[in-house]
Amino acid sequence: MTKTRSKKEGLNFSWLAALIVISIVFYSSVCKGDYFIFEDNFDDGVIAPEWSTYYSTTGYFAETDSTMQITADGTDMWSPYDEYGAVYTSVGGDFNVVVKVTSQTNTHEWAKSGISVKNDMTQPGSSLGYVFMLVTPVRYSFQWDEEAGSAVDDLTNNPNYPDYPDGWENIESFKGPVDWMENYGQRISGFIQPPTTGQYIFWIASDDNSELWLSTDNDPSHKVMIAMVPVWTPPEEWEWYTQQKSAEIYLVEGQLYYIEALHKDSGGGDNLAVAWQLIDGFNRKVISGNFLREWWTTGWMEDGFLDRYTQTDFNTSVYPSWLRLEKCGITFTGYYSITGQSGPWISVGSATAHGTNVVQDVGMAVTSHSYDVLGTVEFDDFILYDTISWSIKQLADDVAAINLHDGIENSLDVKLDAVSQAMDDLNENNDVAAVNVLQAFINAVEAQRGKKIPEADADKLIASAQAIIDLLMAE
Ligand SMILES: [Ca+2]
Ligand SMILES: [Ca+2]
Ligand SMILES: [Ca+2]
Ligand SMILES: [Ca+2]
Repeated sequence: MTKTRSKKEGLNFSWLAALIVISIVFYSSVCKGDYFIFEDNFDDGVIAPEWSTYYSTTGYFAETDSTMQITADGTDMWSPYDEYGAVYTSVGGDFNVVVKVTSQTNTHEWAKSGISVKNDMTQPGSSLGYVFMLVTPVRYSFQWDEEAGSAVDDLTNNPNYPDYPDGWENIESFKGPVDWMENYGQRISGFIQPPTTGQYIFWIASDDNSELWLSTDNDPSHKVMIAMVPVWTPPEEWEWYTQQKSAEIYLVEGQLYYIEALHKDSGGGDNLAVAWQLIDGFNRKVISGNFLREWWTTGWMEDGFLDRYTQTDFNTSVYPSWLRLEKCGITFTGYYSITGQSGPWISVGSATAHGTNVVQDVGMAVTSHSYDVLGTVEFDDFILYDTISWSIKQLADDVAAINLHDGIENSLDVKLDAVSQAMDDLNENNDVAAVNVLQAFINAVEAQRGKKIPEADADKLIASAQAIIDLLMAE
C-alpha cells in the first residue's frame, strides 16, 4: 500500500518547492525542507508509480509476499565497479529514509543491500553525490564516493583545469617525475619540430591513465588523440597496451606541431613519458626539447565510484535489520537498527559528498558481489521523511519511550497527529495551525512537568517541540 502525503499533493510539488530554497538547503547547517512523507509497505502486489527501476547488470524486481524483492548480480558497488539493481524515487532537499531489509541471499560476505543515493541512479560509475548505507551477510557498512580516480576525465573535469594549475615548470624532455605524489593530474605541452620529413610513430607510457594529443599544425585547437594508456604502465614501458602506440604520422621538416599529454594518477606509483621514432630515421626515444609541465593536486571532484567506507565488526548483521540514511545539505549519515523503525539507531558513518545535487535519486539497491551470480533481497516498509516529518516522528517516538499514564500519552499523541494533519493540508496557512497545536503540546507537557511527566523528560519533549516550531517558522 502506498501512502503519499505532502503539503502540496504529492512529492513532485515538494521537489519544486525544495528547488526554490536551493541556497538555503546548501548553505544552512540546519537540515530542512518542505513537508512530505512517502511510505510504501509493498503489500498490494503492484509496484507503485512513484518508483522507477534500473539495473546496470542483470536484475529483476517484484512486489511479492508483502515485500519488494530485488534480484541482481553485479561484481560490486565499489571502484572500479558499479553494478546494481535498484528501485528508487527522486527527492529534493534534505531527508531521512528508513527501510527494513527482511532477507538477503548470501552470495558473498560483501553482497550488499541497502539505501543508495546518487544524483542519477541510471548513470552507474559516473554519478556524483553517491553514498550507500548497507547490510551484508556479516556487517553493516556506510560507503561513499570521496576521491577522484585514475581517469584523464578526472583531470579535465577539475574546476581548476586548465587555467589554475597548482604548479608548473619548464622541462627539457617529454617526461614527468616518477613516484612523485598521490592523486594528481598533469599536462605536458609544447611544440615539436621534426628534424626530417617522414613517417613518425609516437608512444606514451604512464601510471595511471593518460592521453597523447598531436595537432596537424601549430594550432592547439587542431589536436587529435593519437595514443593513450587505458590503465597504467611502469616508467617508459611502451608495449603494455596496443593503444600506447600511434599510427604512422607524416610530419614535415622544420614545421611546428603542437603536442600535449594529459595524465591522471590516483595513488600508488606514478609516471609519464612520451617517445617517438622516425621510420628509417631514428629508433624510439623519449622526445627532447622544451616543454611546459603543469600539475593539479587540489580541487578534485568525486568520480561517481564508491571508494571509502566505515563498517561494524564482523558477524554483527542480522535479518531483519532496519537501515536509515539522513541527508542534510551535502552531508550524509548512515544508521542501522535491529529493533525497528523507531530505533535505537546506531551510527555507522558520516561523509560529505561534493557534487551532490539538490534533487537526487534515492532507493533500495542490491549487488551480489559475484559476477553472473544472482542474489535476492527482500525489502519492506520504506519511508521517506523530510526534516519536519522526521522530527514529528522522533517526537512521537520520544513520547512513546517515556512510561506515561495512558490518558496523557493519548492526549499528546492526538496533538502530534493533528500537527501531521495540519501539515498534510493543501492550505499553506496550516503551518500556523501546526505551530498552534505544537504550542498546545508544549503547554500540556508543561502542565504535567514534575507531576506525571518527569522533569528531564518534559524538558526534552518541550525542546523537541520547540525545534519543530522553529523549523516551521523558518519555512
Ligand atoms: Ca504496491
Ligand atoms: Ca509489507
Ligand atoms: Ca598510480
Ligand atoms: Ca570515487
